[in-house]
Amino acid sequence: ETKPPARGSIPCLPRLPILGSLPWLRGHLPPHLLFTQLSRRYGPLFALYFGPHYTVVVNTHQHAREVLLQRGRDFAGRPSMVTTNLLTRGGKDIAFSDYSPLWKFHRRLVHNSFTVFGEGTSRLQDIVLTAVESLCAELLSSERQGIDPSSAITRAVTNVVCTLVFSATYQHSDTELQEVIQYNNGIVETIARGGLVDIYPWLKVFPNKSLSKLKQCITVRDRLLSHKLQEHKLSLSDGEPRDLLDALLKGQTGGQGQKSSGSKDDGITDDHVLMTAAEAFGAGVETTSTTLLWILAYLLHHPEIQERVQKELDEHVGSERSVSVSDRGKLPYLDSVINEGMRIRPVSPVLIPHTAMTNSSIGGHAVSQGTRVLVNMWSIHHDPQHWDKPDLFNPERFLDNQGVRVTPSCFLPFGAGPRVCVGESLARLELFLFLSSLLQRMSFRQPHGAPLPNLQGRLGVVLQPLPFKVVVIPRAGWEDGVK
Ligand code: HEM
Ligand code: PLO
Repeated sequence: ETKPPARGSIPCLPRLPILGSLPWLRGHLPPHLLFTQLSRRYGPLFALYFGPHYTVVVNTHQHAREVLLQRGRDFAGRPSMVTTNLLTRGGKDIAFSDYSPLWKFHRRLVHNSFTVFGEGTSRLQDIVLTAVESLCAELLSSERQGIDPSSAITRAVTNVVCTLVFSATYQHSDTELQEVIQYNNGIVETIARGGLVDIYPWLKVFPNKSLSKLKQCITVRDRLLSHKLQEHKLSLSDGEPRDLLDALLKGQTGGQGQKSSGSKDDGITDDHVLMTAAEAFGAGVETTSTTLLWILAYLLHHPEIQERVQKELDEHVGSERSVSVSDRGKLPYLDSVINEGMRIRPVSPVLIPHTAMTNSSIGGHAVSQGTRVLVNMWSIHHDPQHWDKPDLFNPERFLDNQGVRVTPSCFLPFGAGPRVCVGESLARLELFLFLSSLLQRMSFRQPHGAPLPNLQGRLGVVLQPLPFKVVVIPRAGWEDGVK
């Protein structure tokens, strides 16, 4: 099944000692755009040196499928980086931890816990709908003045994750909720992937303002979450787990999670539980709220698409009741709007760096153990060979001519294979319930005289839209905010 290695190696950028290819990467472009540009010159599979690290960049969906799926196990490693090691106590999480038997067990435990609270029960739906309810009320109270929707959306999504992870639901102005949002923003600002400290670990010996801010935010996070963990330990009962923390604590003592004699690892420790909770937070909030904001930004640019979603909602749900998960099958156009949002602006445009755990190959070229691999999902989602007018927001790409859903093979917003996003079904459920409820109850317009949202975005730890304002107009029957 494996092809023999092709003659010649992967085209590589020039490099200098210590700096690697950095002098050839100057300019203002964020990595996903820079790589897309370089792939025109060096071909869709090329290599470069980030400092001392040989890194292969993959720009086509065929190569991405090889790395993520066909040889997914070979490439399921993660590099060790200064900032993410700080964030995760040296890889005691899922996303930034290198591949190991313990990681596999840990990942499965988290995945199962999500399933318990996810698809299987209506609890998750209730949690999301409660948050949606107050988000709608808040947006509708803006009285047709232009508002930046981002903090209201972040608050709502954070509340969902707080309920899911440790059963807390906060009022709008709760200080603990504010604290969570603040430390999270601080981490997002300071951990930007590809930051210099991650290329040259020795830079950390120099005073570094953003590294100390990161440490400070992590301290706040740890204090808050340790407190929740202690509370949960004291009140843990034999019954059904109340939330993710309960499920993890129970998983800790069941099966392989326990210390296994003869192996040097300690199983799922309290540190692992804490890091998992922290990560569910970070991943759950940043990705979902950013995706919602991108979709709103595009809907302001395309009022006709917004109207078509609303027409679909009016026909299949109406205004007499809330939308529920069971309506999803009847709302293919809404689903295609969500997909198109994730295609055109993937929140994680180069995924998380992968590493080769053994000698392997990509496109017939030998790739040796330890090689870093970046999958440029941006260029895959904008490949003109597979997408007609890739820069156009056109949800119909995800529907056939009968209006039935189709999933193009070049669409992988959650990645694939052993490192696929563990939150995918949770994310999809949230995006569906948030967007459908919002558009059922209100319309979004560009404020009079204000510019349309900038669609370029800014790459931090995720690709975010720049701040923009909307005017919220209640739809018939929802003038008072609630039914
Ligand atoms: C990993 C996308 C929501 C938890 C990832 C990856 C992507 C992604 C592209 C990296 C895959 C790779 O490196 O190959 C998204 C998108 C989301 C979303 C587009 C929403 C629109 C969530 C949510 C959670 C979550 C809600 C959890 C609450 C994770 C975790 C990983 C991950 C733990 C690491 C998996 C691993 O390394 O094994 N996600 N995600 N994500 N995501 Fe998500
Ligand atoms: C966001 C800030 C949090 O405080 C910590 C955190 C944890 C998990 C990260 C997330 C941050 C950013 C988005 C990431 C997520 C894991 C998977 C997800 C990188 C840094 C994506 C989209 O790949």
